[in-house]
Formats: sequence, structure tokens, C-alpha cells
Amino acid sequence: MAAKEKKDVKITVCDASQKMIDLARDKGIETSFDRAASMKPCPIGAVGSCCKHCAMGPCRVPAPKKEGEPQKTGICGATAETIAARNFARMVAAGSAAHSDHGRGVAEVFLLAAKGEIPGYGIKDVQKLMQVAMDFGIDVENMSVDEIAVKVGELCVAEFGRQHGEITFAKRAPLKRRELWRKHNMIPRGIDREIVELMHRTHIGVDQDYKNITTHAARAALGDGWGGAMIATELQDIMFGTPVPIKGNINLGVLKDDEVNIIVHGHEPLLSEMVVVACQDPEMLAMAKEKGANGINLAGMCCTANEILVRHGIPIAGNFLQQELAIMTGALDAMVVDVQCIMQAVKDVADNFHTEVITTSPKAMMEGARHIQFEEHDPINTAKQIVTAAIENFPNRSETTLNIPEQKEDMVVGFSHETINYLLGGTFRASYKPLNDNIIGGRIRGIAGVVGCNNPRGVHDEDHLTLIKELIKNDVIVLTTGCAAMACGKEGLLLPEAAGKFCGSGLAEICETVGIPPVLHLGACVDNSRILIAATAVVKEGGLGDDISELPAAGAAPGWMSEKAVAIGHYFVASGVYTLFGTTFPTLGSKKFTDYLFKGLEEEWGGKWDFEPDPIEMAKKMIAHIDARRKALGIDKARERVLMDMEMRRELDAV
Ligand code: NFS
Ligand code: SF4
Repeated sequence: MAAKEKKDVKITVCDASQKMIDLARDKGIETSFDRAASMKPCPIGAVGSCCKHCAMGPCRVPAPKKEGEPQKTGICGATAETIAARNFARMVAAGSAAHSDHGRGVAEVFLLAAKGEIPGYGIKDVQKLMQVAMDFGIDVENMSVDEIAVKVGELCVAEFGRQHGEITFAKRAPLKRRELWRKHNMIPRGIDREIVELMHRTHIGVDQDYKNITTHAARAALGDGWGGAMIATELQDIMFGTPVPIKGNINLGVLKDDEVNIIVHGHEPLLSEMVVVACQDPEMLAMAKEKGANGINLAGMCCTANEILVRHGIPIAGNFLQQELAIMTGALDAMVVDVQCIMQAVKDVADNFHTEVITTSPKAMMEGARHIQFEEHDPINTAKQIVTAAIENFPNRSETTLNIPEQKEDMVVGFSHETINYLLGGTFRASYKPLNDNIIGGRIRGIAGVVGCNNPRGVHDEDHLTLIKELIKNDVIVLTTGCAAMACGKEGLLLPEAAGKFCGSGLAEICETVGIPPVLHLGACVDNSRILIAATAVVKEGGLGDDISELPAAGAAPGWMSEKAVAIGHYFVASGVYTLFGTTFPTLGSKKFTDYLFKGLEEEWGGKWDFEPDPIEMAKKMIAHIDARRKALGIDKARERVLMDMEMRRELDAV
């Protein structure tokens, strides 16, 4: 196969992954890396210039090759900017739908759990329950915890189908932001409603004003970030526990050659929480022994992994592009999937090994895979069936195809915004003040959120790591989630020791004093809502402006690929954040629309989009933005003094 000749092309910076890719190529097993090499993206579709919203088309409207040539429109007359904006908006709609449907699933299970109808599920974080209850205006003084939980569950479920008013969590945003949202009619009325309306507006012959489409796309995206995703995070925390710093391991080396290996892959923690319990069940362990295994080893992949890692320290086998590679180890007895980011190709790779692919969601089945449906009234029973299937498959493993790479790295994870509060402020006076003071004083130059996927169109993990190292070298503290967080874990960036190794002197000093890594793992992609809350807490603490857009902060997704990433990017922009994507950008076919996203929006919303494929340039742009915000806040001089201090100290040391 052609893929063999490409062996010397760099495709990953992860040694374990490289080993498995080489193995797959030697065995003639195709992976996404090979398909990405042989299938070039369609140059018209990649930049948003193809419309297939009706059967008069598909219409292609690429930018004219020569100056003076007319710009084509679609058969209906839709302009290139309308087409690009509609395509972009549909990505936002799909991404928001994915997160929000996850959130709805959590809310429904939460409600059942609150009513005491799910054995094993209950309320773990009462304090957070109270906080959320107060956001909803529930009379917490006169109700029992159980009654409050039921009410919170009902109100959260209702947020999705709400038709009027404003979604509840929008009021968590800084006042100035809310006023701006109101001015532009951007506060979501209900989570589902805005997504449905966005699909309507992008149907043939409806909204033909790219700016108007962009604004409504923001309304739908805000319904994700401050709605569906935030509900998912909050209710998961209440039900399963709010993460606190915990140790974990990451990379394919977490798989064990003498134990039953199960990977839970996908996004929702609802079932995997119980798989964690089932794997520790004495009956299950005895069954595993009987089959000749020394135990049951559970690991995660993608965001399901992040969910059970931050709450239980369950190891992570890898990020998005490692899902096929985990099967290549020959050591995987079951790959259990729920929803989102599951490549259909896992089944094809699994057909070469004994690995059983088990689907669990009625929303996400796969031809040829075994389906064990998640029974939400009795998750422990479903979990035990799954673990039993894996154990029974263990004897089918072949020693000759066993190839577990040794790579695994330690990490410290679980930095919810509450934890950041405690760690930096102290247990007795939890507060964001020390963080703000250090930003104002210049030891911390600014805050960056670096999140998102892997994309085989670039080198696996490389851009994340290059960008993040450059940021922390320049004293920018990094908050991370999703597959970006996993790339950091594999590189050792999620360890407190990373501070001394990679950081500028200001940030290193803070990390060493507090004992935190310079890159803080906040969880799964739905937990980007934690970043919004942390940013808001920084604003509310004072001294750094009145709005998120005034903070010395920026966001990036250098290796994005999913529609969810576009939804996240758009709610960050609409929340006032300068947000950059790498790899590719889906609107470049229309200069007019792209200019609006990259320049025009800032005037209206305070945040804007940008595209930068080079990670070092991306870091420079983020730092330049951070410095501009520092200057606007009048705190640029403080940083110069800090740097002088450090320089002087070094000189003194040298004497
Ligand atoms: Ni996020 Fe999680 Fe990863 Fe991208 Fe997919 S796993 S929700 S979408 S690929 S970061
Ligand atoms: Fe073509 Fe317009 Fe139909 Fe799109 S909606 S396919 S641009 S005719």
C-alpha cells in the first residue's frame, strides 16, 4: 500500500502512537493517518464555498481565480458570503446540538437519580447543588436536599425546551456582557429553540444576511456554552463529584498484558461511572481470575476518559487519533463506546484482532458491533453485562499479536474552577484575588485556554504542544480540556515539575509556590464551561476590567476537527474572547465573511475569530493580544518591573 512509502513523513510526536502506526502499516491495516494522506480535502468544500442545501445545487462558488472575474453565486442567487456563513452556522448548530443533547441526557438521568430511581446514583456535591438551586431561584431554606435536587433536575430539563425569556445560566456572565448580549438579541431563549431556528434560517431562501446569520449562530452557541454544556458539567459534578486534583496516567502503556483491558470511549460519564464500579466488583474480579486474568484494567479514551479521570483517576489510553491504535495493541478485550468522536473505522481495525466493539447508546449504533444498551434505570446492571463480555473475550486474546507500547506518563488533573479558587486563595479564604493580583503584578502575563481535538491533517499532538510550551515560556498560564489536555498529559506538561522546566520565571515562581502545573486540566470539552466560569470569576474579583473581553486572555484550538469545536469557538468569541483555530478554517472561501469574523466582530462583541496554522505564530498573536489588553488596563508597566526584578535577582545570584 502507498502508506508504506510514507513512513518517513512525520505524522505524530507521540512515540507510542508512532509505534502502533508502523505496526499497522506493516500488517497492512489502514488507519485514519493513511486515509488522511490519500484523501485530499475538497478545496471548495474545505473553505465553505459549496452549498448543498437544496436540489437545485450543489452549487460551488469558489473565489474568482483572476482579478476582475465575477464572483459566482448559487442558482438561487446566494452569495459566497451567505453560503459560507450558512455552512459555518450549520457547524455551530450541529456542535451545539451534540453538547446540548449530552446535557439533556445528563439532566434526565439526574432527575431520575434525584427521585431515588437509580440505584447507585445520588447527590455527591451538596454545596454545588445549593449554588445551582440558587441560580434557579429555588427556595433552598425551606426544602430538603432531595426536594431541591428534584426541582433542579426539572428546571434543568425545562431549559432545553424553553420558548421565552433567557436561559438561566446566562445570568452568571458579567453584567456588561449580558447587556451587550441583550443589545444584540443574543441571549438564548431556550437551548433547543435556537438550534432549531438556526437550522431554519440556513434552509434555502431564509436568512441571506451573513451578519444576521452569525449573530443567531452565536445565540445557538451561547445556548451550548452557557446552557447545555454548562448544565452537563454542573449536574455531573453534583451527581458524581466536583473534581479535585488527582493523579493519573496516560498513553497506550496504561494497557496491561495480564489483565482484562476495557476502554470506555466517547463522551458521557453516565454509564462509565458505573463501569468503574463494576470493574471493582469482587464477583467480576473472580470471574476474570477464572478466565486466567490477573485483574480488570479500565482505561478511557477521548472525553469519557477525561470525565472518569478527573473524578476517579482512571487512566487514559489516548486521545482522538489513538482510538484505532489502542486496538492495534492486541490487548484490548472490549472497546465500549457511547456517543461522539467514535470513528467507524474502529470496527474495521477490531476485525483484525479479538477486540469486541460494544455500542451502548440507542443514538449511536455501528454496523457489525455488539449493542448492549445503557439502561438508565439500572446502569450497574448494564455495566456488569459489559464487563462480563470483556472478561469472556479475554481468553480469545492471542499472545502473538500482543504489542503494548511502554509509554505512559504521570499527570495531575482535576482543576475545576472551584479548585483553582481554593488552591490559589487558600482553603479558608477561597478567592481569585491572588490570581488577579499576580496577573496585575505581572508574574502571570495572562490566561490562555488551549482546547480541542486532534486532526490527522496536521502532525498528531504537535501543534498543541508547540503552542502551549511557547505560551508558558512567556508566563501565560494555560487552561486545557479535551484532546488537547491529553496531548499535554503525554508530554509531562500536567505535572508541577513542568513549571521549572518549561515556564518563564514569573509563572514558574507561582506554580512552584502553589504546587500546581503550569497547564491546568479542567476536564472534557463540555467542561469548557468551567473556563467561562473561571474567566467570569476573574472579572468579578476586580482589577482586570468589567468584562471577559477586557481580560488579558485568549483561546485556541490548534488541532480542531469537530463541529463541536466550532460551536465552542463561537461561544467563546460571543463571550468576548479572542479565539484562534489552527489546521484549517471553514470560511476562507469568502473573504467578506471571514473578514467579518476576524475583524468586524471585535467592534460588536469585543471578541473575534482568527486562523493561524503555525503554532509559534499563534502563540505570538495570543501574547500580543494579551499584552494589548494589559496595556488597556494600565498594568503593562507592572510586568516590566517584574522582569527587571528577575533580571536583577539573576545578576545578584551571579555575583
Ligand atoms: Ni472535544 Fe471530546 Fe477530542 Fe475533539 Fe472529540 S473527544 S468533545 S471533539 S476530538 S477534543
Ligand atoms: Fe444552490 Fe441556493 Fe440550493 Fe444552495 S440553496 S444548493 S446555493 S440553489
